[in-house]
Amino acid sequence: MRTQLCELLGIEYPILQGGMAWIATAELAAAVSNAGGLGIIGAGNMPPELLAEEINKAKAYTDRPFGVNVYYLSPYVEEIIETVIKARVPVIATGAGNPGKHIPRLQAIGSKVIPVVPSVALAKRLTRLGVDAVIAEGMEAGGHIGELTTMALVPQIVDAVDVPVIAAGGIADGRGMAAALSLGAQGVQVGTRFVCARECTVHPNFKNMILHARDRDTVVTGASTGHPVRVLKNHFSRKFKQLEASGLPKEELEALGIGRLRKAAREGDVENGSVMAGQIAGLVKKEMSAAEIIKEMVTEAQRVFSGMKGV
Ligand code: TUI
Repeated sequence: MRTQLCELLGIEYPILQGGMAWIATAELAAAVSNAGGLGIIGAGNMPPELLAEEINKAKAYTDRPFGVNVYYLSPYVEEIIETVIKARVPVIATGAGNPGKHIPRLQAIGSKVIPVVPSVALAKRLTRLGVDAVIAEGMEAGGHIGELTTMALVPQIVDAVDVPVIAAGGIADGRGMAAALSLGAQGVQVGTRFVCARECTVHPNFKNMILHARDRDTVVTGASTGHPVRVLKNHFSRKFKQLEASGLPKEELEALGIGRLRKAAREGDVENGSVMAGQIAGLVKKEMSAAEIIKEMVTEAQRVFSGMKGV
């Protein structure tokens, strides 16, 4: 299962854990890195001092490479960049924006920069600026999403750029991993399944909602605000969709969304909060350790490929 991406990042298996805001803390990231994948702390809207603490914890829990996901809609993005540079975080993944202006300083201290790109155009632009790899994330993913599906996006980005491509969105087992590698990806990023990892410190109500979800239980809210977000259906998503359909102004809708992910992920209010999860939630049936998830995915992907030899 080793690919060039493993050499680039210094990891054993080409599996990255999504850097999910309020969910992917140092505990989860370190467990994934210790199991041979790449654990990623989600900075989200976190103040920089809090992120510095998480990074210190991750360094205490693992000697292996790990990453931080920088959320470009955060009001603290500049301070977050200063924080990850000061801490010399080995891998910086980015989401919800263009990290172009920060690439030279991050790479100067040896960090690998891996942006999420929802389109071929952005993948090409950032590759010209020297990013080390790109994450092609389809709209099956949970949270803030683009427009294209993983199946359509990954091979088009693979053909357009000359850096390793990591597939994300809709991948939670070895079959999905084998499919992504078949499309030309050199690795996968997995979010929803790692939310249900034993080491994930998210509120148990959030985990349980994913563990009981079925195939059609997610919905995309906020398309009219320009920031579409995939969540599990609940009281809040229904209310939000109604207000969106009634034409409530963009600013009011956005104000309504503030603090909702934290409410669900940390306080466990899964009816009035945003339970961000991908379409693959219906496949995630039990809590397992990060090491068990990685081992099962790799074994299953290997089985898919050995079965294919006879085709
Ligand atoms: O970032 C994500 N997913 C996220 S971030 C998040 S935190 C949040 N909290 C409260 C409300 C909403 C979100 C939850 N989920 N995925 C990566 C991703 N990046 N998806 C799409 C993009 C993206 C979109 C546009 C990346 C770049 C981009 O470029 C725009 C530009 O500036 O060119």
